[in-house]
Amino acid sequence: MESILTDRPLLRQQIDRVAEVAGYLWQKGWAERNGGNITINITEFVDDTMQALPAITEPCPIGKTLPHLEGCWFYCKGTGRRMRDLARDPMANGAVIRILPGCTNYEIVADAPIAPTSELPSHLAVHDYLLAQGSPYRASLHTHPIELVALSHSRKWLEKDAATRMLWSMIPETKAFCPRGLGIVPYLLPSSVELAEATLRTLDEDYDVVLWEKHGVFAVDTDILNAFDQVDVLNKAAQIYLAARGMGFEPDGMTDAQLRELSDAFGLPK
Ligand code: 2HA
Ligand code: ZN
Repeated sequence: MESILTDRPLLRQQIDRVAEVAGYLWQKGWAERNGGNITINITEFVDDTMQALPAITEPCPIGKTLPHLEGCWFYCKGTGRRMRDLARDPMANGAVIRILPGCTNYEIVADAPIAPTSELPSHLAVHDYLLAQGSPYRASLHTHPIELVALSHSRKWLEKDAATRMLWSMIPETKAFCPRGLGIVPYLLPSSVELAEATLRTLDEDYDVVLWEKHGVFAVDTDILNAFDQVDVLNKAAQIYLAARGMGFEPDGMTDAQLRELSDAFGLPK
């Protein structure tokens, strides 16, 4: 079958990055069954011939009106699809969609009529928010990183910025590469409007990564590799904490003075 990626190397590169990340999610054990979602805003890679392509489905309701998505295009993981399958064949396990004028409906354009992720309304609401803010972020990722989810089972780590401070103090890279820390969203039903709204509110407190209690994380960044890297760095810090606990002691963590020194050296927010 002809693919929309044929002769569109820049678009293909974006989709290849999604496939690369999907493979990492599976290898890390963060993507059991159909766990997790990825959407990326590909509008800047859409050329005139692509604009002219007919849809392969009827218009489908997004479930809300998202005014900043006028004219936008996305690649979305398919609902019920596995990350490990997407890693091998992204266009057989996800689809390219276009937002229709009015911003309440979308249609699938390519390659196959694969319905987007069940979390589409929340992913698109996040993209709408990012565009409204003038943000350069074009990727959103939801996944189930084991150690971060384990931490979220304790009240102690659900206090605002308690997990952030502990994770930053485990290894200097964490604050350097995840300088906004980890926002917290208390448990809410998966795929619910309430979860989408709480995620947006928490991102708006200036986090790039938020932890959904007893479920997973939601991360945004310029592209999907950077979104993955932020989650990977945070989860690595959680693994170090848990490794120390497994050896029978509470890790000391870097001191406040060491963290301040790091922030000065890397020009990070305090
Ligand atoms: O799409 O992880 O939370 C599968 C999920 C939903
Ligand atoms: Zn999930």
